[in-house]
Amino acid sequence: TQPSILLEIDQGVALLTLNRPDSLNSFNADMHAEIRNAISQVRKNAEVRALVITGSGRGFCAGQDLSDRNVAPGAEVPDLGESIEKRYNPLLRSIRELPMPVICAVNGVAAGAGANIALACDITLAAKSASFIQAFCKIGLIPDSGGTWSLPHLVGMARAKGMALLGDKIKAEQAESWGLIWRCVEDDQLMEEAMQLARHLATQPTKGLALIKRALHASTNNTFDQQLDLERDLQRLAGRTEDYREGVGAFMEKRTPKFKGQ
Ligand code: T3D
Repeated sequence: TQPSILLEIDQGVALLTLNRPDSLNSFNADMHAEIRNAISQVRKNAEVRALVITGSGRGFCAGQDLSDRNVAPGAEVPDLGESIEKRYNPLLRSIRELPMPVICAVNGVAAGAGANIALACDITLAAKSASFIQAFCKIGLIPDSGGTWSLPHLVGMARAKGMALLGDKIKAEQAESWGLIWRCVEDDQLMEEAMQLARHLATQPTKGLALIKRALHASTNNTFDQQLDLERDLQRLAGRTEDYREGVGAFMEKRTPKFKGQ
């Protein structure tokens, strides 16, 4: 059988491809186990300094594989809370906490948890023909995988409510103009742009970039004053990295810095 997740590592960049194209890369238990393993490999591999996530075939990810849910009358109701606790939440946390930039290349429709995984990445690019659907409301569920947090933060409450309560398809260009994603690009440019961005980021001060992620994530719970304190603490750590020395040294010597991610 085909693996549900493909992982390739080259030039400091890990490319993770969701690989169940016949069901638009929807998640079953095997795919959850494989993605967990892939992200843990990425995290442990000191060579890897950027991660790209994309989907194979015409879709990015249609969320939970609904054929895995027995909802026949009389069947025992699956405990969705357990599925979220054991599978989706750890996945979302592992993406957010990865100490390197995570780029999502949304190659086609991103629905349900698939949409919210894309929105939890650090830089989300989408092909012009891609779209985002908060499909949950159409089957009686609520947006999970961080959706109820990401949507209002990214696009404001009015648009978050519209998306979550109506489940309309938001095309990539609209998503870019709303600030839901970083950029919408031509279909045939998507992977090239995503990989170029990742290869660039993989040459940058990885520890510094990881601290930037931490600071921005923390900002949503902090007051301005608390955030100033956090910036002090994280800048202290950034200032102790080899890459900070290299960055300042290269600037003063008017040469291109050679960052090691250390
Ligand atoms: O259960 C828990 O653990 C709780 C957690 C939940 C997290 C969630 O993600 S809940 C939300 C689940 N996802 C959805 O409700 C989306 C369902 N899919 C769709 O609405 C549509 O497929 C799309 C809008 C995404 C795309 O539409 P379209 O017309 O481009 O494609 P299609 O024909 O509907 O789908 C193509 C095939 O993929 C089709 O199979 P077939 O007929 O060719 O054999 C379709 O059944 C299959 N597919 C698409 N999405 C899913 C799926 N199969 C299983 N599960 C899916 N989610």
